[in-house]
Amino acid sequence: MTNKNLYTLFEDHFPSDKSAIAFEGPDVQTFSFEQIVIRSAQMANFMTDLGAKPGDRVAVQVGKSVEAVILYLACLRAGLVYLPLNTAYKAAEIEYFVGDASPALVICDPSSLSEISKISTKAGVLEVLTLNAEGRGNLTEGAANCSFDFTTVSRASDDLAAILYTSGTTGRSKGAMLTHDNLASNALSLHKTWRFDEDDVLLHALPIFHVHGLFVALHCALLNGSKIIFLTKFDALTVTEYLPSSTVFMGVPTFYVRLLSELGLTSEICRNMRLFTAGSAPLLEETFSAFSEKTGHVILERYGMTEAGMITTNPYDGERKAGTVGFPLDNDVRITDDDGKIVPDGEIGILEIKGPNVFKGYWQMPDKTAAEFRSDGFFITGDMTRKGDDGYYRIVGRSKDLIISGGYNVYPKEIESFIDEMPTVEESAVVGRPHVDFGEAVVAFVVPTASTSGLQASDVTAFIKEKLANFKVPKQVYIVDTLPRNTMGKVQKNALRELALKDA
Ligand code: MCA
Ligand code: AMP
Repeated sequence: MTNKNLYTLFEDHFPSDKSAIAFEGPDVQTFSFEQIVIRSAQMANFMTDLGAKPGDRVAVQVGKSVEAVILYLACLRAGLVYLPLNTAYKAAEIEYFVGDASPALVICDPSSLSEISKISTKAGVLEVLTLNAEGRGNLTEGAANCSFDFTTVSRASDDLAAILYTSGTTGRSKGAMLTHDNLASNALSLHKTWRFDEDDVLLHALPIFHVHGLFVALHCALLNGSKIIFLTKFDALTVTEYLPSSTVFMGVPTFYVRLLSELGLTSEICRNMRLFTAGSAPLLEETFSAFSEKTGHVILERYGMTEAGMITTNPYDGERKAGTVGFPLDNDVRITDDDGKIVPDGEIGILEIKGPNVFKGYWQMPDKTAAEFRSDGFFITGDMTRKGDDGYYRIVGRSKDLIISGGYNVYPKEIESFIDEMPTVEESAVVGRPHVDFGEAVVAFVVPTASTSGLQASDVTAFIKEKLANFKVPKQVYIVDTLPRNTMGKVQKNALRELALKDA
């Protein structure tokens, strides 16, 4: 059996001159490909020596550093299943993920060690290790004493490489199980379609705990064996400083909105650029046009999701159309009605997909997995889609109750359940409202209990801030007497969206 470990695919594409730079950037140490190979071997040895075995999960909540990328590669090499967690998540959120995935190892920032250790002890974790945003901690210290040699563990195509949690519309987050082949097939497909070549330099500014920054961006460059300019955080000014030495940039729409307000963004600084891509949320046509006017570059919008990586893309050579997500990558797609019947071209339905990129299922949730697949293996994305006469696909809405804020998904149900736990609250409803910077902003309508007087919006915000990630905290809270309901008693979220919009 040939080894299908994703790491071997990357290593096969590393340049023959391994002293070539793999990572550099203003806040990181420069790493050559040789160092990446050696350091990932050392980390794989260290984790294996601690008792982690192929198939075990490694939960990771650390700041963005090259060492964190090496940790990801080390997990692949050791056959461990990488489980990245948003750095914004608070202890209560982490407790759920660690309890659900029962990882062998947890890696966290030193500042959260005591909190995470308590959670991990309860979940039977072997060891909690630290790694700070500068790449230091007892993980790198321990690995430094380990051998430079590690034979990458052999993996079959459908062995797990990673689990990424995605929130659910009905409460509990689901761990999407991604195999080595899911990730490899999507990486190869994007690398080819977006025409990566040896002279490319990727400017990387995305977080590395989600599909976009971790897989889409990093995999294309690793597979290309070319340099990554690695920014530890998105900052529009810093991006403009590094654009002249880059050729490819990937971002969520908020990145482009913020870049457009940088005076330094000109066609001159983009002279070496060959590709700007956008995704994770809809790119507004006005952002698309303004960017093209200012830089001469037409942003390539693509569409994907955690469960399948990238699904469609605008063409590299042909016309890139605003408001569309282009054509299917190497997966089959169809648009169906609620009963799963294919709708005629031009009509709106739900996008369903099938292909090597589509995940293996939700971790320990066979019923949820079964509910989201058709009997012939197509996965129901929940995205309302229309295929135009021109053949381009357009994402026109979502059948799932989901807000995408600055590229992060927020499920209203999660926030509502949390607000409803306040003893002073009768009920609540959470909706999205257009936001110039984040695309959509989270807004909450809250009804106090009959016996409560003087409940303030700030009380609700403070309550949420303590327990949930900051990006989930409503940008505005309205205290109201009642929620509008239809004759069936269902809360009319559209009416609330209109109210919020009018008020804005
Ligand atoms: C930060 N805040 C946010 C967000 N980010 N609020 C709502 N939505 C957000 N996305 C909060 C902060 O905690 C802070 O709150 C306040 O807003 C202002 O923060 P600011 O400093 O402006 O934010 P930032 O640190 O600059 O972050 C903004 C960001 C970041 C750079 C746009 O959100 C980001 O990196 N987004 C990318 C997400 C991403 O990679 N998504 C890909 C998912 P306070 O003032 O209270 O402290 S993968 C995916 O979707 C699929 C697979 C796909 O197709 O790609
Ligand atoms: P996630 O669960 O973080 O993987 O987010 C995936 C969701 O983001 C998809 O199901 C879509 O709703 C949305 N999405 C991703 N890319 C685009 C895009 N280019 N346009 C519109 N929505 C998008």
